[in-house]
Parts: sequence; C-alpha cells; structure tokens
Amino acid sequence: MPMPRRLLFISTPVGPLGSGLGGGVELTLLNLAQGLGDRGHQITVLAPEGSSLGDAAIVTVPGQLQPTAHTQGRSAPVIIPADSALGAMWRYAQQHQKQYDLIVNLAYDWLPFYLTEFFSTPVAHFVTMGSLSDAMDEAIGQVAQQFPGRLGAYTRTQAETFEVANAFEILSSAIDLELYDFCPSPGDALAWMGRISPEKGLEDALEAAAIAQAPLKILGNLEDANYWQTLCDRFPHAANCYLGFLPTAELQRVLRQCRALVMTPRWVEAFGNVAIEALACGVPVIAYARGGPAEIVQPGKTGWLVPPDDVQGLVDAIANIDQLDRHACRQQAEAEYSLDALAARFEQWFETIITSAH
Ligand code: HBI
Repeated sequence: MPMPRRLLFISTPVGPLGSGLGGGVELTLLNLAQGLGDRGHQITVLAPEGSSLGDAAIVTVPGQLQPTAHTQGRSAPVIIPADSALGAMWRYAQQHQKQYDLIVNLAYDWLPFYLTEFFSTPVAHFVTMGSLSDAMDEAIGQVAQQFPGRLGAYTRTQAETFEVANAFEILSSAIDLELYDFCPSPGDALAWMGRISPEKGLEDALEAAAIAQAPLKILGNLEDANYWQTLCDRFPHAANCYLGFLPTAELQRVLRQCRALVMTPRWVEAFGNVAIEALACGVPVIAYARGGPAEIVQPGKTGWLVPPDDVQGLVDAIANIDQLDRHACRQQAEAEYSLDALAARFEQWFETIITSAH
C-alpha cells in the first residue's frame, strides 16, 4: 500500500456539490473521497458555497457560478464572470498548495489548465467530458505537452475526442455498491436517468417507450426548462413520467424495479455513471453505441448496444430484454466498478505523478 497522501480535490464551479448541477462529477468526487479515504489518504475537497459531500473535509468558497461548458459551442471564448467561484477556488489552492502532495482538478474550465505551470505542488486534471471547445482543447493540449501524465479521463472513447488522446490515463468510474440493492424480478417500466438537457436525447427514449408501449420513468436534474417544455408538448404524458432529481437511496429504489435503463446520448458521453448504477441493481442497459456506455455494456449479457440515434433499434432491444441476465449485471458492477477498484486506479495514477514530480 503506497504511503498516505494529502490530496486537494477542486470541484466543478457550475454548482454546489449536492445540487445535481455538477452531473457525474459529484458522484465521482464523493466516490473518490470515500474510496481514497478508506485507503488512508487525507482528502480535502474545495467547492462552491452551499456544497455538501458526505463526511469528507470540505472547504467552500463564495462567488459567481460558472456557465456550463456543454452549451457554449466550439468557438466559445473563455468566460470568467465577475466575483467568480472558479477564481476564488484557485486563489485558495495557490495560497494553500504547500499543505498538499497533489492538487486534483475536476473542473472542465480553462483557468485550472492554464494555471498548472504556475503551481509548485503538482496539479493533475481529471477531464470529465469529451472535446467541446477550441479554447479548452488548447488548454488541455498545453498541459499534455508540458506535463505528460497529468491528464485523466473516464474512457478511451472520451480521450479520443481530443488530439492529445494518448496523453490521457484511462480511469473509468465507480459507485458505492453498498447503496444499490439487486432486484431479480422487476416491474414493467423502463428507466431514463440524467440531466434533462438536449445532448442527452431524452426524446428518443420517450418515442421508443411509446412505440414499445412500456411505461418510462424519468429521473434527473431538470437542467433545461425550454427543452423539457418541447418534450412535454410532443409527449403529453412526459410530465407524469418525471420523478425528479432523487438522492441515491430513493433513486435506486425506483431504478432497481425497472426492466432496463435506456441511454440515448446525442454527444460522446464521457462515461455514463447511470449505466453502472443500473448494473449494480441488476438492471440491464440499452444504450446507443456512442461514448462511455459502449465501453460498459456487454451486448447480449448485461445490455444491448444500438446504432446511434436509431429509435427503432431501441424498440427492437426493448423487445429482447428478457434475453439478458440480471445477475450478470450485478456481477459486472462488482468486478469492475467498486469504490476500491476506482481508488486503486487513481492511487496508482497519483503516485506516478507525485514520484516523478520531485
Ligand atoms: N461546465 N464550465 C463548466 N465546468 C465544469 O466543470 C462542468 C461544466 N459542465 C458540466 C460539468 N462540468 C459536469 O456536469 C460534467 O463534467 C459531468
């Protein structure tokens, strides 16, 4: 077991931890804090005010939240609002960096990458989405060139959206399996989970469920109200399907009763934490063969992969759910996506950076 390290994790500036605005980053941070804490490391999390994160040591800073990167477009300029939480978090990090062996950035923003060379404590970057803008690609490319080995990603597919794909350490993801109860015999509903935002393609799941005449349960943060309104106009019953953004304990009580999770990403989903949450409950995953889910689903065993944007393909997969093995789903989660497996992967990545930085 390598020596205990003092690690400062800097969270996403788009929202307080626990609000759901940070999407998969919130779960990743919670899991890393718990998994690495259990392995004896000292974890501090730096996040916007109003954040909460289980029992990890957390430092919060006030300030204006960052506009989300995934709606800005490729040529979007770098935006830093006045009184920015992002700026405040990185000022804190600069002032306290000597107390840590490593700083780990989880923000998908330009500033942390630009500041890397100005820190004496090594800064690692866990990149949580695929390539979205030229400005971010440039900042990420700069780190790849100056500090090889400092970039991490969830999946190979996600890394390949960047020119510097080979500079990324692939770390996958995980969940706390103890929070998810296996369910051998589900009801007749399908599930869809995620931020309700255009890049998640919820309309295809609503259309496929309607054709298959299967009830659909929608869970997640209602991020884009205009988009949701267009869905409700097109699918009048959609509002009845929406169960809100639920904490994990309640979420899994709904999810585990479903026959399958349907994933309809329009973009390259970096990972798709919801896929392993489903597997942990024994719920097979029907997903477009795009991004992270394509590296998670074992076709014909723990789910089906469908040609991207092919709604009829979703309907065909829904008709073949009974060929899938719910026990195999739980077993895959235990083998590949436990907290300790994740912590061991990150610990090894951090050790390589820390030992080569001196
Ligand atoms: N946008 N500007 C910005 N910064 C982030 O850290 C960020 C984001 N959009 C979405 C997001 N993080 C997370 O929901 C995903 O990385 C999972």
